[in-house]
Amino acid sequence: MDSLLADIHSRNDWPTGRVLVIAATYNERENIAAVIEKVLAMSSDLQVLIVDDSSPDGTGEIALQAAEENSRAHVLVRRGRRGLGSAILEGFLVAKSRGFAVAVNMDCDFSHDPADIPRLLAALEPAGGRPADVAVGSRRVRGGRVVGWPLSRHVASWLVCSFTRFVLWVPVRDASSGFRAVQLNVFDKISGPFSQGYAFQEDLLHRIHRVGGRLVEVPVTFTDRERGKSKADFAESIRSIGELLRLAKKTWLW
Ligand SMILES: Nc1nc2c(ncn2[C@@H]2O[C@H](COP(=O)(O)OP(=O)(O)OP(=O)(O)O)[C@@H](O)[C@H]2O)c(=O)[nH]1
Ligand SMILES: [Mg+2]
Repeated sequence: MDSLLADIHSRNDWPTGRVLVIAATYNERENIAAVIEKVLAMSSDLQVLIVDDSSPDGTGEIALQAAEENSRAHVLVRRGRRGLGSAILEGFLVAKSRGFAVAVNMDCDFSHDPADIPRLLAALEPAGGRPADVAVGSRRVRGGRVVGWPLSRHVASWLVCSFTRFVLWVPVRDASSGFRAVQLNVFDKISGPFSQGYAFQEDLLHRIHRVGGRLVEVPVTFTDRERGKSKADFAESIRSIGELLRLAKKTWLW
């Protein structure tokens, strides 16, 4: 029934801008208002788009309220849960269609620090250096780290990142990082269908690398969420493994 209802968009009169920060949300009521506030406080050049999948805890309503109060905050509430990858992709496509040149993707749980956004943006266009298509906020390069994970998360993350690097041949140490800056014109060179869930992160880098896109990593500190619950459950982990195996087949057989 839900899916028959139209998605809800916040106000249509967006200011023009170059960089749109996109955060997908599902049940982030404890974090959403503070994330929007902190991102917008980073720079008056930033705008933010929340892509919520009708969170039962009312995250979407809180975000819509924030959008009423600040013309640089925007919200898309989709009807029914359609997955993290699908939410981020829709955010990128909205950004592109609205004329933004760059999107920054981040989680809405303060694992990613909005204060790192300027360094990600700088890495896309370094003064005197080669421009990049994607700057990945990386926990796996010198200076990057994770705070607060149990050993099991370290092991799972290491396995996924090593698989992506050594089996999928994506030259990035932290391919599952959900904190990136992306040049949106890269979407002129790649097309879907993309993975809908968490494997979207590896899938996107894989596709960009295969069309010759340049990927760089910027060290960040990832802090395990303090509020709200993780949505990366067992079923999603199994689905993601299936998606990574599908990418491996594409890498090696085609
Ligand atoms: N729109 C949308 N957002 C989602 C969905 N699943 C997760 N998210 C959001 O995507 C981001 C990443 O999810 P998390 O639950 O933080 O996953 P994680 O970072 O692997 O897990 P933690 O480290 O425990 O936080 C968060 O902002 C979630 O609210 C979904 O199906 N749809
Ligand atoms: Mg998270």
